[in-house]
Amino acid sequence: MNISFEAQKTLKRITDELDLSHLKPKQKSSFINGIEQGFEPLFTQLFPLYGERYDLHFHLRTLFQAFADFSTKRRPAKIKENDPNWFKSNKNVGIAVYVDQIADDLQSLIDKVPYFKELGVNYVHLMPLYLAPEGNSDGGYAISDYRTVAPNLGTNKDLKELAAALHKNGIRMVLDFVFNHTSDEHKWAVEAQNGDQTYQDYYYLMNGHEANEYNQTVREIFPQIRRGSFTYLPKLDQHVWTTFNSFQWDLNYKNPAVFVAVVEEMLHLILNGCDVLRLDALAFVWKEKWTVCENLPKAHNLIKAFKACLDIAAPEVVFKSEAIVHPDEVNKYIGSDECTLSYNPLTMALLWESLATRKTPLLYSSMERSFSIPQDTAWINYIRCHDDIGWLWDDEVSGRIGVDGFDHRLFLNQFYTGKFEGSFAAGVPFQENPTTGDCRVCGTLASLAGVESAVESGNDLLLDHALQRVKLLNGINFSLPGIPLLYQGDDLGVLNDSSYLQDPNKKDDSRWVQRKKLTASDFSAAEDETTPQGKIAKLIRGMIQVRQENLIFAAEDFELIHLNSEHLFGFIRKSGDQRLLTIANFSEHPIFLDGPLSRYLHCEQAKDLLTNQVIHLNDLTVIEPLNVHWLVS
Ligand code: OTU
Repeated sequence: MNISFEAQKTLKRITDELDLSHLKPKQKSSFINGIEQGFEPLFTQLFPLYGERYDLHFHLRTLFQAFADFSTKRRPAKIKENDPNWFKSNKNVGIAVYVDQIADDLQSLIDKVPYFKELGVNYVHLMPLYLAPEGNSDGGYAISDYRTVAPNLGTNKDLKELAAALHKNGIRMVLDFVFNHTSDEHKWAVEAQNGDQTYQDYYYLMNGHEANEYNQTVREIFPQIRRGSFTYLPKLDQHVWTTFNSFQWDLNYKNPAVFVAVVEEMLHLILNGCDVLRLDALAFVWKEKWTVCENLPKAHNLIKAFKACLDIAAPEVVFKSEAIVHPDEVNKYIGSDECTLSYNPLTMALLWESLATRKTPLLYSSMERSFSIPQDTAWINYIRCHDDIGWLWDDEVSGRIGVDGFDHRLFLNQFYTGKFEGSFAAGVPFQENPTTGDCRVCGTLASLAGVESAVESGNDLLLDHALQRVKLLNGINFSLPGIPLLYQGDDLGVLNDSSYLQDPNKKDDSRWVQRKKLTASDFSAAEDETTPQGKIAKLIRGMIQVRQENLIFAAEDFELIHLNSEHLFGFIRKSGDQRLLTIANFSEHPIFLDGPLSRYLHCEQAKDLLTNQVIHLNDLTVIEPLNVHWLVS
């Protein structure tokens, strides 16, 4: 079959059937133009998913009518700078924040714009802020209505005002697109529970036998919530697919009506004025029996279909992938026809691995295999986020350097949860699997890097090391190609907060340990340079400033360099004649170099952008304990 020919035929029929009477002549011609360009890429992805469906034509017509209606809607003023490749710039620095933890609500968050500006942030990810169940809503990731802002945070109008205020200050707004599941209070789920067959087909409802069949091959994501991936609904005597919490129902994308309905919700999110949509849990969106139901080929068709819709309706908005899975699979979501941006969970996890082991071979070998991504895309590099740390490297890669993946994960979990003697980290386990013994780790940057235990011990050397670790991780993260993304409070050196244990809605989810409500004293401690918090705040601000002042941080050319010690890590970025060398020592001992760094920098003296000193490279023979340099030629 000739897809192109079929696509043209189908487009012609659909266009004839659309009601475009409410579009002004100019709107109409640009709309027609857009769909003529965008239809084939969309059709090409939808055909493998729904080509067999007798009612595909009807669904396509509904979808295109939604695009037409959307094209007449007003959105908050856009950001002025309109470089389509903005994500390549060295000016980019992001932060992820909970509206009610960095402020009280959306209106008071507008007052935080000066704080973002001062910090140098131009990309703000607002954690989920839509209507969600009272009590436990998985931090907002159980959405009851994509079109309504949670009343405790404000109104849709507030959100649009915030978007306008951010844009006016050159800051992009990132919102979540939680499209794998809805809450069980979403009207689709409510109708399904009331017996409406149309909405029952929006979810995966089945009998216990079938659910068990799926459970044979599907990974448990939240094994402490329940075993298996299903939740029994006594009212219907059915089991519903719930990959995450039992109140988060997975959507059934085998049903084209779900695709169309969710695209319509996506368009509503865009009306709020966001610039980036974060695709939550995208690895799980397509399921097939007797498979792992993660990262399936058709998940990519589906995401590409969403992207084709985005390109028709709002081409300036980009997708960010949140695939926290095997590194090869993470990379498959990245591309100009799928997700422009992606979290970089591999580098993140291996930076922590290197801190624990004081060694970098696994970081090197993993990055060598997975760091390179297509030119028109970018990594979102981060050290901590609102979620746990999962030890996701390729076991074949670790095996090649003599590291047993399973044992090493056990070690890292023990190391970061304080069960390994001599560990500096004060982390908390998350979702221990009683069958496999596996778990993930939570904690703030400062607590995991050792600031918390050092402060408790009162030992200055330990504190010095802990602060160096914070510098080391940021020194790498801020100098890698991609957008560095801070997590709220980590820029202020905030420590773990155990108050979640007093809250019945949070106590079973240890990720809350790093989701502290930031107080005036957190902000003021960061202003006092005699405190660890103040030192961390100063160093992060300094790094942001240097990064934004130096174009070398936008250089495309990136190369890992192999040094003479397994404790060292280094890479070069090149742009024209200029070079940047990031070099770091992960151990608490000085490491001697086996020759001058001029062989990498192609010059005799270089400036360390972190200290602002000019160094004769012949004199730089040692990398001090836990130190990092940004050397430019
Ligand atoms: C995401 O994370 C969110 O970031 C979490 O905060 C949500 O709880 C979850 O989805 C459900 O909406 O399991 O522990 O890639 O690791 O998608 C975090 C697989 C999670 C998962 C990831 C998920």
